[in-house]
Amino acid sequence: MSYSGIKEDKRLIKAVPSKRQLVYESMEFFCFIHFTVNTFTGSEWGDGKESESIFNPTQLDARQWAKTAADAGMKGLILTCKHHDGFCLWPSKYTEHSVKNSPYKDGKGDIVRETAKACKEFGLKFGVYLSPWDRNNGSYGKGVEYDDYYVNQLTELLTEYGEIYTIWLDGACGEGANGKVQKYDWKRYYKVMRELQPDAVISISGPDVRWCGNEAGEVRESEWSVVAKDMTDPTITAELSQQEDNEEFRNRPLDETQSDLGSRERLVNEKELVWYPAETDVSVRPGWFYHEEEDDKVRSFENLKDIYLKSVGGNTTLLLNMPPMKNGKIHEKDIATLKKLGEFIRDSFKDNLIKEAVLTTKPSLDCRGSGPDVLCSDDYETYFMNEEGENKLSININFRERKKLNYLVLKEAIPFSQRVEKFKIYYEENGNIKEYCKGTTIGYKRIIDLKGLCTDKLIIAIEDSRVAPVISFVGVY
Ligand code: FUL
Repeated sequence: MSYSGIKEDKRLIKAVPSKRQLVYESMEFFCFIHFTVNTFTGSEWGDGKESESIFNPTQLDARQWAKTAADAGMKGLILTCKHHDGFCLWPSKYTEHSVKNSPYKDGKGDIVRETAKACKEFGLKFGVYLSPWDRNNGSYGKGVEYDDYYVNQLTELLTEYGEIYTIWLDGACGEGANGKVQKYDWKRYYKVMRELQPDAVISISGPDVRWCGNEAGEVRESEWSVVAKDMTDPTITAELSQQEDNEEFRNRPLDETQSDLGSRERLVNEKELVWYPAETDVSVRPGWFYHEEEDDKVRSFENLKDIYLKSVGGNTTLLLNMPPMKNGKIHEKDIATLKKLGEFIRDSFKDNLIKEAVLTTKPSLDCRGSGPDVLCSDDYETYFMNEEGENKLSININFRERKKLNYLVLKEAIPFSQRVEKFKIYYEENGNIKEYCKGTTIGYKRIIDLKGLCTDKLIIAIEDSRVAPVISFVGVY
């Protein structure tokens, strides 16, 4: 029996990540760039009637975007190649509503190409956002005619700009120019994506990465990557998404009915389960697009640090938006706060103190490799795995002297699915063992803020798991 009262259920660990999901999750932190005609009209949702002539970023510098992202510790960048207004940042052959009819570089510019190139230079992977909802194109709402248009645009993006690591499909969906709503042929779109970029994950209104359910940077206390297969249905994402352009929505916390997607109780009657890890998407500013009047509302480093620790350290990827200004550059305030975040990430998780510690486990494990080495190597080749049926595990970390500790990082070997349901952290003080905190899920990664705790001993006590836990990495910093 488990603490939840529902018996061990092996079915729950049958869902495991695909190779493309594993790669994506291990990248952890990404940049979102929202840029379109909205930047020039001061809006968040364009209506598709904007003239191409307003789009004129005279100092656009994709290298500055990529450098800012890389300095912030991000590993990939996703560009809104087309937002709901239908304006294309590349000279698509299939519409006149694009950069080719704008003053930008006298109609000769291609912002998708410039961004893909800059990403390569700064070691980032490049991803595309192509809004299914298109308020400009006349075919929207007309069934196959629009599907053809969408697939043609997808094909341009997925064949002409090198390797694409994600295709981000927004859940927002409404009426087009003719007052009709399109019923998307998702199956057809996914097929084209898999054919043209088989390694790319299809996110949000797609089967590989799940939207976290809010835009305020909130993360569930217990985030499960194994959920009911129904969750991958894009209509669910559409219902939860923004229904109108609404600032309040962007600050709205997670809906209470959405707080448990994966506990044993929640999944007990679900027939089909899938690996569908969550992504936290949030903007460094109140809006997704740049608005000058929000220059004094850029998120502080402290706030971003908190979001980072909770999201990347709470079993989700983090997609942080930094919107360029009208001139095409990122504002220096945004750059400053993102730079600090990058420094924090690089400095905080540098030297793993576990290398100098003596490790013991209970039960004692016959593990691959030996001692701390197994847990220090951040890969899935080595791990601590319990005997079948043994769902508790305690890892004792004994330092040779008292240390001041900032963070504890725990990772499960997710190729074996997500197993841990309940853990406690203990430390030693004056010869006594005291509880520091307790938690539930670990999954890909859990970061625990130790807030400068001084001790010479830490104990990670896994108190319950779906089946025998498999721990791949422990970091103490
Ligand atoms: C939402 C959109 O409506 C917003 O404009 C933004 O693109 C955000 C990331 O997703 O659904």
